[in-house]
Amino acid sequence: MRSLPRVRRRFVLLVAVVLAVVCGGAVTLAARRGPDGARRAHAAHTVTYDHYSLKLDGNRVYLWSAEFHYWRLPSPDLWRDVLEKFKAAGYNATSIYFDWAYHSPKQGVYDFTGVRDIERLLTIAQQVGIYVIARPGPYINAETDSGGFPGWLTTQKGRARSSAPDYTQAYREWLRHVDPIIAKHQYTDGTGPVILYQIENEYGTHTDKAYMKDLKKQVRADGIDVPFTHNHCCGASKWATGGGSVDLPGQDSYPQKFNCSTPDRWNGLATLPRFRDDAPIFTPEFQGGAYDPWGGPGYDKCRTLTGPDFEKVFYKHNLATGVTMQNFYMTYGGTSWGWLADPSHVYTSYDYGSAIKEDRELTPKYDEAKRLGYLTQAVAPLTKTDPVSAGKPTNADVTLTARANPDDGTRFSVLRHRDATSTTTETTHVPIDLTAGRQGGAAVSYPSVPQEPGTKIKLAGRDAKLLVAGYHLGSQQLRYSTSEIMTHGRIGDRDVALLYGRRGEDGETVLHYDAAPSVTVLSGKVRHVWNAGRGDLRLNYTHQGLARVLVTPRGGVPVLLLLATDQEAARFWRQDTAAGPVLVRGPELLRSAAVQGPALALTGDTSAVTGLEVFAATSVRTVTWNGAPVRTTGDDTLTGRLAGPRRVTVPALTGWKVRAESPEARPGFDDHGWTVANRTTTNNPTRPATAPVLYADDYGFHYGDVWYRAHFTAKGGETGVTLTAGTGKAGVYSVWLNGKFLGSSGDGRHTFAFPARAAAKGRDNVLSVLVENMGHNEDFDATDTHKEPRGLTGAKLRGSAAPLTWRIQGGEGGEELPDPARGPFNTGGLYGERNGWHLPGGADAGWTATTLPRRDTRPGVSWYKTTFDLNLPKDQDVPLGVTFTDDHSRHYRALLFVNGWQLGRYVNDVGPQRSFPIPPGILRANGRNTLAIAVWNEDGKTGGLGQVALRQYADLATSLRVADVTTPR
Ligand code: IPT
Repeated sequence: MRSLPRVRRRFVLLVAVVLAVVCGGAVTLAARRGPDGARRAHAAHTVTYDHYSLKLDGNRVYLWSAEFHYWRLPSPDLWRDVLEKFKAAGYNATSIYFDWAYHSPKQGVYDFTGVRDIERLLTIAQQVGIYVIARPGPYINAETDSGGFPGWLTTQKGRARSSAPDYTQAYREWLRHVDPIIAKHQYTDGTGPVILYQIENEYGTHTDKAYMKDLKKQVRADGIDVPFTHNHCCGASKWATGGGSVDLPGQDSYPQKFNCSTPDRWNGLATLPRFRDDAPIFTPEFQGGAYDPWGGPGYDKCRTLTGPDFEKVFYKHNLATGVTMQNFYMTYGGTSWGWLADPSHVYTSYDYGSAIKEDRELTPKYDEAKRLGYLTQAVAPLTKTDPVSAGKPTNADVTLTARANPDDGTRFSVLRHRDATSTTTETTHVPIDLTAGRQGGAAVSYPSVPQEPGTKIKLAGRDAKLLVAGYHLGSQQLRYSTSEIMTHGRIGDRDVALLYGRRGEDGETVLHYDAAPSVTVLSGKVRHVWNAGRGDLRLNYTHQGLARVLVTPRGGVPVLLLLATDQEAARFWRQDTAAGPVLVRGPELLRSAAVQGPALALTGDTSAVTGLEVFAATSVRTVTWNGAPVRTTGDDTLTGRLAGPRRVTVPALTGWKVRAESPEARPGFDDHGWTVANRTTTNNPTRPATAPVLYADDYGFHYGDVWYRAHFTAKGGETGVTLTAGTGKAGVYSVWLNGKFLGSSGDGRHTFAFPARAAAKGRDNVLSVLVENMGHNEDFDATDTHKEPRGLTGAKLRGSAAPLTWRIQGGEGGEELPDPARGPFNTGGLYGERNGWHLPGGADAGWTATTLPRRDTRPGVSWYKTTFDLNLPKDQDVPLGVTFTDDHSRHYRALLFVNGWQLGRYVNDVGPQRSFPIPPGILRANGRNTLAIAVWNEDGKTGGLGQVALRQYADLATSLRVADVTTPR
């Protein structure tokens, strides 16, 4: 991708008008109001599209995009890490949801600072050189609480995602806050990376055209002038034509679905639709992984379900069917830290089994995405293709689909099993017909490829191959190759082309020349024959390691062919510099390359001592790696060695202290400062089972645990209490009478029997109830499912009509956040949370020394804390996490706080997550860290806390630098 343009504003009305006329359907004439209210038009840069592809400044681009959620990574310097990793894999864009709730704890209150600083996010994207698809909702789904709606929105009367007046006022408020920040970073203005803006999300059923129209109107009024997109899932409204329609409609697709417990079960191909003839085929979300619920099989299984074989077959099928805009959801998932997770689909980790793990490690899925991504960015004719007839492979169990670029004839054939889910090994020959092409006027056809006797094309198990033919590969004419193209470019005085195939499989590459070129096999075993009649140089080889062939045509530009296995190909990195493309072989990651005179400055990561090989312009004589000179040899490519990281050891966690809380369970606890819960009405579509209304949200407590206390004067016949609580999936609530523990229940109704004589007749008795709120549901169908009540929804004494008078206490301050830096999702209403026990620097009074594991039969909540010091090398990225080990039959759950940030919700008897990555920045790499764990003993028998340890996931030497996140104490 070319680097993004610098600030360049031209308000040339005439040019804009002409462009608007020429470019038809797309939004080229960007007309918006300036601060003076005057309508202005500017055409500094354009984002347009046609039947085939997106165009930037009139140039076709293949959109190869990676989904990222900054709010799932609360450490801004790591945003750069992730975006650099995307860019390095060949993604030219990132698609970003903006989570309304993350920024708004209360109606009218918005925060875009610290870990919420989206201005910084968009600036980083610009610096990294990656385009942005902005998706601010207002509804986003995304397996997050309320699908991104703020907690305060759950109490509105009007249906969300409709034209209801209260909802309208609310979403306009959000857009008015978020849009101007996005608007400042638009490609069209020459000021930023934002090229597209999504309206709403998978809005297909229970839709409201007026709402869609108003969203568009509001967003344009807010200064957004890039084209509007939409992601269709299901339902009638595709927003492709008619009222409320968007510029660029697209289809989301999750062909493997989300059951990671059967990771080898494939569901077969789905072909993406073209919604409008004047717009390209676009998939705003194509499956990049899968979510995993409480008690699920874990994300490694999701990574298998959507592994490299899946990427090969499904992503190439998209290429084969003419898709030129693909965004992969997720490419880096991150962490639903605090109470960000929606209860039904996910736990804390949002790793998603994606190409980049939650702890930011690259996986084999990343390698495959990179092999394909590089192709989409290097082989330009792919941006404009029509279907053509492919001919029949010799093996009837395989299918060949072909497309060709109508201008230059480049032909793309995708070969796969007829049944895409098949695991058999097939071999075949295929026809490659270039007679329709315009290759130098030569109409040629190869009825049976590969031509070399005894060789064949193989599909070993689940696999697909994208074969390019009739292609101007730099200055060469590629007739065809049965190897796949990863990338190529003019580097120095020759072309360099990197081709790859599966280890041990045959490869055949045919290049056309007017006269016999000279061929030098530099390494590996490569046979070559010259067919003078056809002017074809045919190379045959078995993919094994890395073979190199230099072909020098008479009087033409030489080409260095690099013929690699998949694995060898993945070790190559490409970066485009002012002096042309640079290929680098060896390191774990190449983040950047810059050429200045004879010096090439490279930055990146290594996980061990690594060989380095640089393919760069002939002018490049010296190389630095992360700022330090590399001693290189060779005068063709430059080779050298890169150091790996130093070994680090993480400290054992010792010095634990414990402190019991839940004084709220005791009868004498002073609750007079709590909110009286006496509402008799609610806007909630769910009517309460009993009066008063006890819904936590109605009292401004939207996240985490909530305490209730009810006083009643016993009449004497009380035998128990029937409570109904809405916790969301896998949640729990515990109940006490006058300090005596009655037990716990999961979501729903439960009767708690009173022990004999526990309720004192004629006297004040106190029920204490601690209810967990696992989060609000999503609102997928626009039916207000996010409003399903949380907290207590009904309460009735058994054997008595004595009235209950209630008070409620959730997170300190409710919607008035005591700790805006950590934000609305960080804490709930536990005593320790309300009193800052989770924060670093608290006093030690009341805490006693202990060791782990520890057994505890006291019901309710106890806290454990310790500190540890880290002194990690500044130039190393050492992803660390906290791991819990215990017998899973013990019924307790825990909140994990690191330096005051809640980064894990551990449920010992549900799982599956037992290891919680802590992002650097939150974790102090050089200094003291405070760990605090609030443990809720659910049965008063099997509580306590198991083994808790730091775990090191990886160790990398890196150029990445991470500043500590500003954290109030
Ligand atoms: C689709 C949503 O748009 C996205 O926000 C996320 O929830 C994703 O799926 C799943 O992870 S909804 C799906 C039913 C296609």
